[in-house]
Amino acid sequence: MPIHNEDIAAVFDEIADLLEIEGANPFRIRAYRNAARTLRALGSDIRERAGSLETLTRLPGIGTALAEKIQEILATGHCRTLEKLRRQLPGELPELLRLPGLGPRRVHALYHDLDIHTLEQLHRAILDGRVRQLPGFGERLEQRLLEALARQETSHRFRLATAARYATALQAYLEQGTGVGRVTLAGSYRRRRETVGDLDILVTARNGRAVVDHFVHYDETSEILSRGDTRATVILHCGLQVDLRVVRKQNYGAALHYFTGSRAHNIAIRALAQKQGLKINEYGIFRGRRRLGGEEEGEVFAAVGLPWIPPELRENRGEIEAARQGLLPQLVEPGDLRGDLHVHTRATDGHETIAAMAEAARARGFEYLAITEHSRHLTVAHGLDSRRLLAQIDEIDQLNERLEGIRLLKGIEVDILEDGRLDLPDRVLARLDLVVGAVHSRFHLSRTRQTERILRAMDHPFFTLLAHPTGRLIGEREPYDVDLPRIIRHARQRGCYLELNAHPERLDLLDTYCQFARDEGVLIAIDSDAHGIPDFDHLVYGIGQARRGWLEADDVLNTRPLPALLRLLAASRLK
Ligand code: DGT
Ligand code: CA
Ligand code: CA
Repeated sequence: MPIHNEDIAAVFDEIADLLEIEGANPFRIRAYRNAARTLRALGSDIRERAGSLETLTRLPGIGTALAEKIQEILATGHCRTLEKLRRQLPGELPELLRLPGLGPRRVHALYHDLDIHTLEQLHRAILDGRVRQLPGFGERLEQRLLEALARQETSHRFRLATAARYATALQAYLEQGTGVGRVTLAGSYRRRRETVGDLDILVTARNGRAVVDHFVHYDETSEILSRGDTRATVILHCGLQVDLRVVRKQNYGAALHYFTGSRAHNIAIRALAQKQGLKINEYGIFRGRRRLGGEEEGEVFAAVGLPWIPPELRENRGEIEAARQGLLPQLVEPGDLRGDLHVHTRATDGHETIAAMAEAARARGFEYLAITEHSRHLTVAHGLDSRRLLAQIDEIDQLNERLEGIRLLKGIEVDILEDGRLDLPDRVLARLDLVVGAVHSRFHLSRTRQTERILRAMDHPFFTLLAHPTGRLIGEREPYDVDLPRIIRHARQRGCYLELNAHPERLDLLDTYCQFARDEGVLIAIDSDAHGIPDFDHLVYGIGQARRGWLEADDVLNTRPLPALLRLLAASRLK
């Protein structure tokens, strides 16, 4: 079945689900379900008929109203009816629907009979024994629900970019406190993990109590979990937990090292210290009772004979050994990037013109910017067909003639079809500077088929770069099942590249795979996947992840000056 039919069918199913929860007229619910079924059963692409209402309404179960919705979804990628329903239903009813064993009928019962519309209410009702009394619910289902709810709670981590918004605001607030010296974010945030469990903030001051007092009165604080003279823990309105520690200036370095972690790294460093008859803790470096130092972080490493180790590497994954041998990588930095190889514009689902994106990239000091729209298969994003892409190629050629200080590269984020073919003809792809291949459909193929699909796409003579290699969306979509080491090794043999997609929801080329790619000698492109100008700011998250993956500037494709980049792009083309 063509993808568009499936997308629209999914919208109709969700509408039917939400209507059923609401207790709407059963005929109306059935109409949406029937329409979804018709779309799924249709052998051809619904777009072929979408031009006229009359052709659409000839399909079984599609009346004028549904036909108009099909046109709306194809044209805009949205459905106002669905969005309205989502807004109307209170609390977290759509989330309840996603729990195992809960279909619309059961959610309707929970909502109408027990007035449950949040996950927390459900949890409480199960514990109170109220849920099992509903018809169609039993103890086994309750058990399954409890397990699912527990899983959700423990997996509640904040994406780094989200945490950053709260962290910077809170940091600025703390800096205004009287008698406050330095305010530093430590923990996983400083190590640039893709998600953080909580924020750890270190403040230097003489009067801890005053800092704690200022901290707990932050107007974003919703709950104070604990407070003392030098520490406090609060929960912000957004649900993020924050641990505050106040230390004296002379303890700052030791405390910073301790609270930066990771735990495994700390333990390894402390063991090293012990072997040398030293003790390292959050207050300093000691031999016996004598304090040897701890004001600066570097002193902690120096005490055990090591150079300072960047926080991103502190996971006890070989960094201590590398430091001892003088083999720490010179990690890539934001300023090393000379361009971006994956952005969208208004032509598909972006918000800006090509010229505006080029200007923003130039203002960031970039030498080049690749325009890589979606291809036709991705209709929700209004993907380009050959005709529109060829027109864009001409447009870019013309822009390049008048643009100064930046070179636009002609690219495409082409869909990798289910069988590994690319979604546009070779004669069109041949005219591009780079071809970024991406999987946007059929996420549930078996591991073997998904891997073969991608390997086959990489073998295409014009294939340059594999976008977001596992499709993982943090907290929203699991990675699809692929053999990534095999794909990375294949990229080396084939001579193409992989993308570290810097979008804060993606970052799906995990740090460990960056490291693997580096060891294999496969270059990584750190791309923003920008759909608008502020999205270029995503790049810092890509850099953070790359640093966690031990990447140096030379391991990154888009640190190359334009001539060297063009040579590398050309080298990926098979003659
Ligand atoms: P998170 O919050 O789950 O994203 O990860 P972290 O690493 O920020 O962990 P967190 O907030 O529990 O603790 C912050 C740092 O404090 C951690 O990275 C290392 C240090 N730390 C905390 N508890 C211990 C401990 O029991 N032993 C050691 N060695 N270090 C600890
Ligand atoms: Ca933390
Ligand atoms: Ca913490």
